[in-house]
Amino acid sequence: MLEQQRRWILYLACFLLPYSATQAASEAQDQVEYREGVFHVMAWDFSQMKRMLEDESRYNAEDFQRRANRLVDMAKMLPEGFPETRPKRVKTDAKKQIWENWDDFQQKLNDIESKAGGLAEAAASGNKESVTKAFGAVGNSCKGCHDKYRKD
Ligand code: ASC
Repeated sequence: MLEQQRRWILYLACFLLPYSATQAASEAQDQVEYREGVFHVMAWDFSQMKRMLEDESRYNAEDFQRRANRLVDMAKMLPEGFPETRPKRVKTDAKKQIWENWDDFQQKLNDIESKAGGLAEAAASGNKESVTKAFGAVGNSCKGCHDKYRKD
């Protein structure tokens, strides 16, 4: 009787363990896709703001402000895209160094949020020179993190 129970448990485990491992991997992959989606929105707004700054005739203060505000919102959404423990078996451009330098990485996430905030404030001030400067600071923040933590 006991022997039979053990056999059942082993039999079930053969199916359930790979199933739960697959579920976990798929949730981890969904999280990667979530953050990539956020990054894509940020890249889109960044490119549209860049066009406006490069060509005066395209500059629209209201549209610029809307995009700068959205950049702040997106930056706030980034931390949720990175689990504290590095998942295995996911397709990602995130380097393992993120998890080896977790505090530094968190600081970089804070930095992009605060630089985006600076851009939104500059946009509200209407001062073109400070907008350009704040925009450059956002770009440097993106780049600083990518150079260190993104596979190219
Ligand atoms: C983008 C994008 C980045 C930044 C960075 C700015 O549009 O995808 O990573 O701008 O290139 O320096």
